[in-house]
Amino acid sequence: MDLHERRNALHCDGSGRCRLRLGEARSRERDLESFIDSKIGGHYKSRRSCFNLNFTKHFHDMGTTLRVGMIGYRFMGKAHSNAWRQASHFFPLKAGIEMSTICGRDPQGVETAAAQLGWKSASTDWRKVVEDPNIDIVDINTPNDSHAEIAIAAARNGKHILCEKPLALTVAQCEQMLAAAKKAKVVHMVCHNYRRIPAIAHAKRMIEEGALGAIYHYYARYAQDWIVDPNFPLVWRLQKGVSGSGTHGDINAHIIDLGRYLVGEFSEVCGLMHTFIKERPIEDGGGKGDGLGGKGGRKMGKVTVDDAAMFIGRFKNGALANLEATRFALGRKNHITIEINGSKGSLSFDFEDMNRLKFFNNEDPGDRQGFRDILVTQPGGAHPYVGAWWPPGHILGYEHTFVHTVADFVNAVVDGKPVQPTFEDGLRNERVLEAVEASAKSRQWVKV
Ligand code: SOE
Repeated sequence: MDLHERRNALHCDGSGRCRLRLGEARSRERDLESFIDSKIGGHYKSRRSCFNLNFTKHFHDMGTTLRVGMIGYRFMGKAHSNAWRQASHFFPLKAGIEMSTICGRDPQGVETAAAQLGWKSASTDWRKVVEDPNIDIVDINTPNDSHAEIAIAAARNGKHILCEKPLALTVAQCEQMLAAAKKAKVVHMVCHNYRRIPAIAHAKRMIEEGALGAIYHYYARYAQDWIVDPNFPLVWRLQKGVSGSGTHGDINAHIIDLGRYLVGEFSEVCGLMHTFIKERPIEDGGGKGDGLGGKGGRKMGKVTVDDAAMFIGRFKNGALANLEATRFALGRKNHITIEINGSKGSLSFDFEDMNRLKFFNNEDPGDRQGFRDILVTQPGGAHPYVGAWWPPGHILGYEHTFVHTVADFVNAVVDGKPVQPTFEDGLRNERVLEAVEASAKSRQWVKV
């Protein structure tokens, strides 16, 4: 065992943060155990289980370890790191995961992130990461303007790619990314994590089984309030050149994705986009952090994206769509509400109560009809994903959606099979986004 691994062993805090390299670990397990026994006092000995040695042994027997390089380390970087750390501890993955390299521009920031989030090494050069022959998977969590360049380079280097949403700034970029990934025959996935909320995945199952009959309506609202203050600075998420669009690509993209997942493909849209605050203080220090906060200076700059984006539309299967995304709904922090109405019943979902799905079944006897409340925590395959976690009623949260995403992605990489949502989905999503923009601009209906 080298010094690095010993340091990681000592840094293991019981939260799965230990960074033992799985591919080498099998032959070193005994070394590691005796190292821990000899070097660490009684208190820590009792925590030796945090190494989860038996669990990792399963992967070693499978013989595969996938080494991950992650670009970007702020909000999504943190959420994805947690997922990479946890996935193998809860799901029977077909390969081990090594959190190899985390990458970001600020040397100090990325070193701190590596230590805090559990990465083996830190880098400030994403090109080195995507070219590193030891890396199998590139996970992209950077601001939107760099997704395409990084993903295309990663594909050319034969890396499997997980990329944050929106996939890119434009349809053209998405097409290039998809083409590069297809050409390289790598597994590609865009991180629309809300698909893997157990209640949403269960809704999908119910719809496929025909519980709602023919779908008439898809209504979705994604509401936040973090930029209502006119003094909130001009962060990168409010600059078209970096983010592509505002509320639209950031959160409308999520409910568009859920519409495509649950109901089908959009055929035409009619949109309305609006910017309430046209100028904002330019950020002190010009920051490009998570784009969710910062300090404004005295100089003002133009907001070049939408604050709210709404549209109605039609799906190819005849269902009607009604979507609204806003960052101007005071009191709404990360509020996603969905209702789907069909010929046999309806489903209703509220992210703030994300372990529940409400189902109205029109076939219930008339005297006891009403929305029933399904607590989506039943194990044994009854409800998706939850069996890997806790006993019934022990509820899940936001971070679990990323763990599910990573778990499915890793297994797809091992199987060499596509995993939804792919870059193709990212591209189709972008087509809807652009159609809504074109419609808002022209004040006309636009075909997708
Ligand atoms: C900010 O609006 C944000 O972090 C989005 O970028 C995420 O995709 C969303 O899930 C939560 O809000």
